[in-house]
Amino acid sequence: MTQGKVQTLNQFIIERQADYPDAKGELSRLLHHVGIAAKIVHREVNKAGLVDILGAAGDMNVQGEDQQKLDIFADEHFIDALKASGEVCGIATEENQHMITFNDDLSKDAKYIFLMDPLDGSSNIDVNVSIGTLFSIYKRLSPVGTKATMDDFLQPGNQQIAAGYILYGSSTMLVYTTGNGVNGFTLDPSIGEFCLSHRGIKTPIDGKIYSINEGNYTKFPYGIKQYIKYCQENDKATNRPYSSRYIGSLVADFHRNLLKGGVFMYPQSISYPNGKLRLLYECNPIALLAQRAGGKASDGFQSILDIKPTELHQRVPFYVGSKNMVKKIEEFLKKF
Ligand code: AHM
Ligand code: MG
Repeated sequence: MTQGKVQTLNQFIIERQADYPDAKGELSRLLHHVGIAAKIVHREVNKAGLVDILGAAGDMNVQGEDQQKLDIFADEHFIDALKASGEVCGIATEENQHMITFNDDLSKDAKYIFLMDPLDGSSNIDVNVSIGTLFSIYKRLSPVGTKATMDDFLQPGNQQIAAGYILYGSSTMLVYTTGNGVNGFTLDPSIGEFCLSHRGIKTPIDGKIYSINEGNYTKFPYGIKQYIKYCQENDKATNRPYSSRYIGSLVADFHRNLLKGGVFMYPQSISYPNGKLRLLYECNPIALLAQRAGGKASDGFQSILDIKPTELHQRVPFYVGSKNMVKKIEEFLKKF
C-alpha cells in the first residue's frame, strides 16, 4: 500500500456519512465503536496462545454447546463498547439467552438494535484456526425514549441497516456494508488502524468451490446429496469437478468464497433438523453481505433475508455464495 493513499476505517466512515446529508452521525459512531471492540478482541485472539485464556470456561451457551473463554471475553467487550457508544438501545448475542436492553437515559434515546455472534467458530481457537465476529444493525420499531422490545429484535434480515464481520485470520479484517456496497479493511497492527484494502467487493457469479461438512453426508436431504455428486462430476463446460474447501469456521469459509467464488452449505440434517446456524446472528449478516456483493443466500427455498424470525436463537438451513451456484442448489432441492 502506498503511503499517503491509506484510508482508515474511521476516515472512510466519515467520508461515507457525507454522502447522506440527513445522517446525524449515529451509525458512524456505532461503527466506530465496533472497530474499537474488534481491535480489543483481535489483541486477545492473537495472544491467546501465550496466556492461559484458552479452553472451555466450563459453561454451556444457550444452545448447550461448550463456551470458550474467548467467547465470553468477546461478548463482554463488544457489549461494553456498544453501550459506551450510546447508539444502541438493545443487544442480542449468541451467548446470551435473553435480549439485553439498556435503561439509562442516553441508550433509551438510541435508534439502533445490535445483534451479534461475538466469536464464531470457537472450537477452532485452540488449534490456531481463523475465527470471526458477525454483526447486524437494525433501526428499532418501538418509539425512541422507551425500552426496546422483542419486536425490535425479530425483524427480517431485509430490514438490516448495516451488517458485517471481523475475520481474525492470518490478518484481521473487518468487512461491512451499510447500503453502499461491501468494503473490507485490513488491520495494520503497526499503526493500530483498519485500513481500506478491499473497496466495493463483488463476488463472482459462478464459482469452483463448494464448502460443506461432508462428514454429515448420510444425514443430508436427498437433494443436497445429489448436488454434492453434481459438484464432483466431470464437466469441462461448467468447470467441474469443483474443489471442496471447508474450514468449519463460517466467517473464514464465507470470506474465501466471497473473494474467489463458491458456495457454502449448512443443510438441515438428522442431527440438526432446522440446520445448525442461527438466523439472526450468523445467516442474516452474511446474507446481506452476499446479496450486496452480487451473491445470493437461501434456506433452499426462499431468500434468507425474507424470513420473519419468531425467536432470537432460531436456526435455519443455509446456502450462500455465488448466485448461480445457490440457484442450482435450489433447483436440486425442488427437484428431489
Ligand atoms: P459456533 O457458533 O458454535 O461457533 O458454531 C458455528 C460454526 C460455524 O462457524 C461453522 O460454519 C459451523 O459451526 C461448523 O459446524 P460443523 O463443525 O458442524 O461443520
Ligand atoms: Mg456461532
